[in-house]
Amino acid sequence: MTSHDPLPVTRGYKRRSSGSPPHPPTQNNITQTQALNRNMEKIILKFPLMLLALHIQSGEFSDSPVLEIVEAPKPEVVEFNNTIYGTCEVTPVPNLPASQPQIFGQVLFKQVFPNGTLAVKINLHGLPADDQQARAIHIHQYGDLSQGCVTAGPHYDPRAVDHPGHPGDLGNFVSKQGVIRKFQKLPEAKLFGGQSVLGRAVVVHEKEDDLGMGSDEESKRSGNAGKRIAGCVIGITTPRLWQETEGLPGEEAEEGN
Ligand SMILES: [Cu+2]
Ligand SMILES: [Zn+2]
Repeated sequence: MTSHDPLPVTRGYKRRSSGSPPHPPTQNNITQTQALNRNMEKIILKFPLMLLALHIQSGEFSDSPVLEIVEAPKPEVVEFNNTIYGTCEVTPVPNLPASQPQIFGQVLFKQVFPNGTLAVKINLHGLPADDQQARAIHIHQYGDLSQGCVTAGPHYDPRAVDHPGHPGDLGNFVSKQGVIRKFQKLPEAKLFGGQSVLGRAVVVHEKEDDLGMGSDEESKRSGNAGKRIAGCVIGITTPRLWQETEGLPGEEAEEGN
């Protein structure tokens, strides 16, 4: 023990023994005080666990690794059978070079509150009928398309992990007859809570995502998918668009939400 160390044991002992003549701490006194301190530590350590238990009991528990109070977007969760729907109206970026396709369409989102897996429908057109190019689609951090998709920022990465581990890394898509149609799950992304993708941007790239397998650093950030050629901002909507686009490949896998 150095001269800088406080002596909480002795001080605590003296305070409690006021009124009776002070006497040096005995081994027994010290042990009692230490036990008291240890109990306090236990209570302090348990406090977050008690809060967590309360969350679970009140049905507000999220499967996110970060402890957060997950609130339902209201009134949608009441109006639409505990389900949140999102839509993103894809348009080409301004001043797109003539060599790039003008991609339009929708990316739709559906998630049952609070524990459903986020499902996504991609419906894009405007690609050349004979197009063989695989193109990456990601959710980027900002819903700011004021300067095309450049202002959408990097991939949305709330847990600071490498690409392609970001919640909105949708992967690569090849068109058929100029159309990209796909149903898929995005288990790491959510439409509610502190890590919601609502208000963020979907970006379509000119090239294929290398899925983090490239040799440069950019591979682990963005997948080297090239220019951002089309994009949109995700907003809340009604079930209408989702219901109007039934029957995409793989959509039967939606059961069990
Ligand atoms: Cu991207
Ligand atoms: Zn990514």
